[in-house]
Amino acid sequence: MDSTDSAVAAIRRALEQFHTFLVCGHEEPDGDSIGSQLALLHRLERMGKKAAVVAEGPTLGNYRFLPGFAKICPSTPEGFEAQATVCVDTASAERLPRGAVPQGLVINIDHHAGNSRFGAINWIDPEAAAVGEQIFALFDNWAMPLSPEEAGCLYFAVLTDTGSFQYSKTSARTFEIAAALVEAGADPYALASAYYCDIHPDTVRLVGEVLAHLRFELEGRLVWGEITREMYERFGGPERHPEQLASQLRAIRGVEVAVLFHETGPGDGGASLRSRGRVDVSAVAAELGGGGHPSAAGCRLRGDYALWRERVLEAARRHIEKAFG
Ligand SMILES: [Mn+2]
Repeated sequence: MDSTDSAVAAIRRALEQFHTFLVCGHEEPDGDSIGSQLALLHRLERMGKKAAVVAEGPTLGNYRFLPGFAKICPSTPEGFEAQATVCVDTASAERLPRGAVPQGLVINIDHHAGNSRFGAINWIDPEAAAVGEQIFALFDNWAMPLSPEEAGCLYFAVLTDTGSFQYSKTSARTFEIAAALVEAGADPYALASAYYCDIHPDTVRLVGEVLAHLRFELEGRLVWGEITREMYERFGGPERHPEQLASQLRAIRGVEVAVLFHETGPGDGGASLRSRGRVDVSAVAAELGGGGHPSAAGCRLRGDYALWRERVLEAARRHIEKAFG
């Protein structure tokens, strides 16, 4: 048995043994985090267990079509006592939402290479394109066949975390898993349409403003844009945040690193960093207290927005200049 087999066996034992579970992902969750959490919710409920799913963030409503979404709580429900907490897609305990304090046995399932291994059981697989792939492996050949709801949530996790099967971690295994999920009832067209083809008109207008003021530096290798508080106010608030935009900026010809800043309140906001691969943006984000993957990372705003933005840009420029000499 390799370490993956023993971690999967230990996690299956814990899911069978305990009765009440807290299921957490990272703050401002993405599709991998929410999809993996909801797949776990469906499985635990089918096993007759009680589970509370905690997730919070301004763009959470973008995931409202996923089965089980209505059961998501912004923080641990009053009086809920969990014997175990399952954390997915969360590189460190600091990345958990403020309202999700782990209880009982902490199970940490993640694919970020820099995961701090904060759980009692840690299953970290940096080769997985999405935590959704890991949850698929956890459920595969175990107790009961995949339900259509589980399959849909896991397909969505894989779809979004691979950038629609474009990113470098997309493997033959990814497609095998996607095929098995479609066989089990996931609907690729419905899921992709509900997420990618339902953009609020104000989000499109906000993107227009960002694009009109993009800055290019270092011979076009660095591009950055920003959404200030004033811009959010004009276009309907932080729930209009364009989740795809940072990745789209990376697609500009010649760009190696793209940074999208956003300021949601005084001293509140963050930066999304994307790289084509030659610059490790998780190292850039780590300098500012954040983290992520080498090609997609982020960090939170700390202190004064303009000063912090300059610190992020200074780190990004330094890493680009190091990579390109
Ligand atoms: Mn992920």
